[in-house]
Amino acid sequence: MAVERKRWQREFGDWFHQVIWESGLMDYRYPVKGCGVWLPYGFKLRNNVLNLMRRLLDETGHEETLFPLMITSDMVKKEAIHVKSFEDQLFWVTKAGDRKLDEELALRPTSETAIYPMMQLWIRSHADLPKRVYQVVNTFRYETKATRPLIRVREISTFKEAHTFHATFEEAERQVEEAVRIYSQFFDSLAIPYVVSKRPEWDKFPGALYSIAYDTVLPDGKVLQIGTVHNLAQNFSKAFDITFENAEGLREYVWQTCYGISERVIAALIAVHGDDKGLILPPGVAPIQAVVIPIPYKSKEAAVTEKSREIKKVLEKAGVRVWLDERDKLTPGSKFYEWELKGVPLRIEIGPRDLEFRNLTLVRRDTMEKFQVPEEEAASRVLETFSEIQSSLSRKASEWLRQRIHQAGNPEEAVALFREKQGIVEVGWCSKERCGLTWEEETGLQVLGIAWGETSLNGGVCPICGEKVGRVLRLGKPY
Ligand code: P5A
Ligand code: ZN
Repeated sequence: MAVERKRWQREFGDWFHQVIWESGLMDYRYPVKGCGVWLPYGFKLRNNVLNLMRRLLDETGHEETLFPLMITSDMVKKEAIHVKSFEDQLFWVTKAGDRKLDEELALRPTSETAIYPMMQLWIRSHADLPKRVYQVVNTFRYETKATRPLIRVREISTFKEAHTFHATFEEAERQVEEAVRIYSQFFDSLAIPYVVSKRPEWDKFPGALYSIAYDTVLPDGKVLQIGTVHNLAQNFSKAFDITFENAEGLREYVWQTCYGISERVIAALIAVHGDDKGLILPPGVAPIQAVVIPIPYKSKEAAVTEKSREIKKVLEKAGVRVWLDERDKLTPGSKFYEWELKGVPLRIEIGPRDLEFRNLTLVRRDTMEKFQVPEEEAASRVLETFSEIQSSLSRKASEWLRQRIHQAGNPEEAVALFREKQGIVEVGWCSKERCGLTWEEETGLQVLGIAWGETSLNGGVCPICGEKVGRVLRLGKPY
């Protein structure tokens, strides 16, 4: 049975604001613009998502660190292109009480300038390489575009950033591939579909040799960048003088990469899977995976309560994050409504008929499908249903994204396709900046980048200049 997703799509902006708050994830009524409060339920979701990332990074040789929030203006200014593009977004600390600080301090907008001066002290020889660190911190960007919960905030409260250091360019290139593998796995576990594109020259991370971005399409047809991987080459190591002694005893600058994901991933998680009833959380990260709701009836109250508690214990023992909703002032109906809004993947109803037949009634949040399972199979059937929900969410979301990626042979076709279907339009491109900008001018869309690791379109011809070079350019309307 298909779930209604009308409001979710037609009024996505309102739906998104409302669902974040009503489901108990976040409250953005905090008096500082662009800053939000993680509520207890949201905080648990945030932790589960974070732990997924921590596990992936820990497994692949990254070590967690924690660098200070404040940076001096000298540190900020070291890399010229980097500072120029972040300059307008910096928050400055200029006073302590009423005394002006001798040295004004900035809040990190990202942590290159905090981490690299220390690496300059730590990295001595090729034996110290490769080095991979990461941290999960808040960063501050004075965004001037309209702020939006989780999507464009001024305090990025969950910035998961990794920084790596290598002896050769080739090794840094391999690290970029590894980062792409890690992030792909991360988004796959969250059932968030994406495309990976190499950003155009004019839109790469300030200071990078090149940038790779993960994009997904939100219900309103706009594109959200949910993560980036950058090859920094030696641009920062030259600016910060990070050198190592190679096997021949000569000093060389290190090769670097960095990559990061913010709470936008939570925005994507909410947006991609939700429906008109509220959140739908993948079981892998849902704070509560299953909720047990006793359905008391006539004189059967005590027996229903007892059975519900027993099932809760059985599931807990099987490692399920289960909640027993015993609130006696609420009707089962109002409980259903609340847990549906909160996106709990599975509801387990226990009523007199279930007792009689030694059954449990299960209701899947994603499909709202209702079915009975024998009580003695509770744990195995619940776990099995979780993996079905997880793969069904992945399938549905990927299919949804696939339907929003279109191929066009010329600018007019691109405009028509976008007007009708939004999402992402793929076109042929020769890699020349001039033609890329023409694509933007003639379609009113923005270049997202070149399809990463994929081949050609239109027989490899750029429809703008007719040159045969065959890259796939992606266009869309980004957030
Ligand atoms: C990579 C990590 C960096 O900052 N330095 C360390 C590199 N890259 S980035 O592209 O600028 O940011 C990484 C991701 O963070 C998200 N993001 C934001 N999320 C919410 N609010 C913001 N104001 C904001 N700015 C960036 C994007 O998803 C981006 O890909
Ligand atoms: Zn061209």
